[in-house]
Amino acid sequence: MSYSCSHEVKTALQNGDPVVALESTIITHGMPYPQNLEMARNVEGIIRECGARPATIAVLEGQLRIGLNPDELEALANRHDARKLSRADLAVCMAQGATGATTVAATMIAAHLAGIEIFATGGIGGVHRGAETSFDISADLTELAQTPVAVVCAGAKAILDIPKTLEYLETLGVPAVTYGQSAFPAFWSRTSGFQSPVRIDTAHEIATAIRLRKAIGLAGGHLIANPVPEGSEIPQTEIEPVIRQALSEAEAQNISAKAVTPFLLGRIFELTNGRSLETNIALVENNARLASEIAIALAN
Ligand code: PSU
Ligand code: MN
Repeated sequence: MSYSCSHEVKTALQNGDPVVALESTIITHGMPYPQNLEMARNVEGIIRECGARPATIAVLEGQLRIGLNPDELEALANRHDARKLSRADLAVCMAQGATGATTVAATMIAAHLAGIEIFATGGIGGVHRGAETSFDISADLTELAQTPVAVVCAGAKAILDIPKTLEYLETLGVPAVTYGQSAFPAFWSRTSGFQSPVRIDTAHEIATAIRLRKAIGLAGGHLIANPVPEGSEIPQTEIEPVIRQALSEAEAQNISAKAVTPFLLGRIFELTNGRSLETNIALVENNARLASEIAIALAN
């Protein structure tokens, strides 16, 4: 077998119980230690409390693993040499016996291999500002067009070009569904200033759309944007100047390719004195709750 599931995940999948996949790049490249470990443990706990099973995905010494035990999770959160694995990197990392954390794209691939239909994270990659010259468009978007996994996120980070990201998703035939409101959320902020292409108000209806997409033979998944809880948001007017500063520093330092998103997240954390991280953690936890509800609706 090219991958292995933890006992908890294997049992749940055999019994048809709800399972929620979780990515690991957010742990190794998205947050500093020890908050990354605390977040990873809490999110797994929230999914169990909601009545589903968590499946954190990573490549450990060449093995594609679906569901990590507590020691493995802790070791991964402490590693500074883990690779950031997208679709292009997954098989190479396995061939080289290396350790890597899966992005949204790679987590979708692994979840689908194991038969998991739903996945919770913070934010997805998208079309970067300036993509018309840099061509920087995340492989997360093309993955959503071909792999049947629903990704619950808090919208697209405002470090991206949100209208271009929405246009690109439409071109690819990926439904960008916002849960419970009409405005498309912008990760740290509840609204982006742009309308969501579509709105759904219940987990049940999201599960129905997922089932019907499969039934009519359409490839690809759903993007489910879940606004950050009100008490935890950083309004757009406050975060925008910080984003602009981080972006101009990235440009001045010639940060490119895979390093862009981790650099920006790290600088925004520093520039907000850690407030962006608190928001990030709150929104991931919120997404884990909605993903669990959808997984339960799908299992029924
Ligand atoms: N958003 C976050 N934290 C993260 C990421 C996104 O809030 O750590 C990670 C995800 O793993 C996502 C990846 O798939 O960044 C996108 O990277 P890129 O922009 O290089 O495609
Ligand atoms: Mn990129």
